[in-house]
Amino acid sequence: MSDLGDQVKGVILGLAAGDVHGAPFEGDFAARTLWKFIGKTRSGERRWTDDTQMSVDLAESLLECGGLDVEHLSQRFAASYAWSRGYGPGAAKTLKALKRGVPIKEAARRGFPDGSWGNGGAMRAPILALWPWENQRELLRRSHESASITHAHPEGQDGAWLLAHATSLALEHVDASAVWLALVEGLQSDALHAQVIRAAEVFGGQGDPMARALDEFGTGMSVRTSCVTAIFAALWFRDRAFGDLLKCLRSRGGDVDTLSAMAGAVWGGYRGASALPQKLLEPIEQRTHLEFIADRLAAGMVNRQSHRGARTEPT
Ligand code: AR6
Ligand code: MG
Repeated sequence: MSDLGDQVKGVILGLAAGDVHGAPFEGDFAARTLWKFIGKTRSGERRWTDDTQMSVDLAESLLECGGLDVEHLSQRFAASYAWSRGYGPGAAKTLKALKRGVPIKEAARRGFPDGSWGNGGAMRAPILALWPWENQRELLRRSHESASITHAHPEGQDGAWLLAHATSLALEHVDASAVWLALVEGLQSDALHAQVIRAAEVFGGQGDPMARALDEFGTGMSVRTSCVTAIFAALWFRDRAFGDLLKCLRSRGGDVDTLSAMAGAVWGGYRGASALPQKLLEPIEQRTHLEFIADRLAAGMVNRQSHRGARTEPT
């Protein structure tokens, strides 16, 4: 398999592995107890949550439509909705409304009139980096559009852009210091802009930068308390073991599955699926289907790469 093919698969399997291995540690005692009962399939595999489900929906919709079709994607999200996947309460209201035929713009404000600033738009956004858009501007636009179905708030959409952007930089093997510089581009929220600038300082700082990042950037359900932490962790553990990344992200509780899914996707983008430990991949629900989707997306990316390469070769 080409390096890029392995990296594309690394994004999808890293995301799913983060999700399924983070889910048992998510939330309060009641949530963790419930997951003990519903967290496995009949054949004993680890069930994924809304993070992977919405990522699969997005990947399949891109492949079926040959790009982003917001209406198609919204119906795909709505059809896949199941309470037992642990969707956020705002997203659940939106998806049920979409299923009843409520128009997207109206449905997106059913949970919160000002739109959701939860991390649900961000958690699926790494998939957008696996599509051969014309340029980064198009990736930015598509990140906002794909998030807007459930996340009408600008911060919900900034979160999607941050994760799509970080994943695309991972595929290019961009160094951490250059990643932080790049990530300030295109953000609408001053608070997130300031967080990214601060993250660059903390990353290069003294003491235990990773622990400081968890303290400063959070482990919660909102974009403001999760996206920068997840990207930080992926960069921090980039040359270390995937299992250590997951251990770190479960150390403080909170939205463990989504933090791990987002960080896992970016880590997988750098290191590729071949660096993911088999024992963490084997128990994932529908793993062969995830690999099938990854192969189809990878074919599109590799194709683009060879076209671009061909264009720049001397004649
Ligand atoms: N006003 C007040 N609270 C808000 C607002 C707002 N405008 N927006 C978000 N919240 P939600 P998600 C808070 O429900 O982003 C799942 O585990 C509010 O407490 O839109 O799709 C996923 O896997 C709300 O319940 O869901 C993710 O990990 C929460 O943020 C996570 O939940 C989440 O927003 C978020 O998923
Ligand atoms: Mg979650």
